[in-house]
Amino acid sequence: MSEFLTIGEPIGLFASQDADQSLVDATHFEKFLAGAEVNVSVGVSRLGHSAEYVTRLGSDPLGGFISKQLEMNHIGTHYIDTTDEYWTAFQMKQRVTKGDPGIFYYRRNSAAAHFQKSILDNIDFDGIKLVHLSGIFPAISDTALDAFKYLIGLIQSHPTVRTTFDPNLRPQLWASKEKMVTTINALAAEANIILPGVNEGEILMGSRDPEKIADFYLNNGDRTDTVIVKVGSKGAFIKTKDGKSSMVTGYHVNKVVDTVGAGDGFAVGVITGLLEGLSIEDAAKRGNAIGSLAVQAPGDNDGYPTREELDAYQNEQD
Ligand code: KDG
Repeated sequence: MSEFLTIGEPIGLFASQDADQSLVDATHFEKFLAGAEVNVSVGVSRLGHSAEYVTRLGSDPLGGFISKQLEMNHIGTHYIDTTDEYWTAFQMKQRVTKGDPGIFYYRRNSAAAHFQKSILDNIDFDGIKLVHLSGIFPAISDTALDAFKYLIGLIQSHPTVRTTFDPNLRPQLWASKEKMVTTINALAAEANIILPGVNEGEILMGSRDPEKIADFYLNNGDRTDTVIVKVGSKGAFIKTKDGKSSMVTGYHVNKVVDTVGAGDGFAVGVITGLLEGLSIEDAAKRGNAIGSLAVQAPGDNDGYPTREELDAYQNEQD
């Protein structure tokens, strides 16, 4: 029984050692655990909350690596099955000294893309307070999209369970921009708390204005009561169904090492804040803190703090 659950595709990440060298020429790589939703589970668990991660792994060395990483991070694996028919996904990341790193995926037809939804019937919802959903898993295959919708139905039959939804747009995984926009907005309508970024807002509803993005999602579905729009280093804009809005400013970052994983870190802050009964503003503030710690470390989730590290960082910065 866990407080938190998420579903996703975990990825073996090979990050090049020498910054700014092309992936064609790079010869030295470091291996990490990646995948947006697994990143969130790592962060939630690191802050002392019980987390369960749902997926399908290949019976291959990367599947074994991911299983070990989940175990090391104390993440529940009750709803993970393995297959020897398909491989676990991986990606290569080109380290850069400026901007976002280059990413190349090897994930089409992966084990997770062949997820078998019958495993979802085993989920014990007793004790689960929050489920985090992201737009990546439904993008990897029609099978995954179908399973994702099935999971949403199961969640909704347990009305006390809250959901967060991060659009996490990955255009390369979708057949077309139209399909991506329509599907993501339809899925978002099923969630309680939506966490889009301003760039995503522009693609999904045509504006970079945080308030317009928030209004769009508050009117998109009856279930949505809170929208938190990530405005990069400026922080986050929050608007709730009752019309209240606020801006929570971001934290200062000394040196950006790797921007990937910041959005997932933000979700970790919001989710753990809500699990601990913080106000939505304090939860978003924690999200900003974890997002800024994430960009100062090399892997996707290596910068996510323990409780002591988070408290020390927030005390020092506030
Ligand atoms: O949010 C981090 C993710 O981008 C990374 O871990 C890989 O899941 C991944 C994806 O699809 O991009």
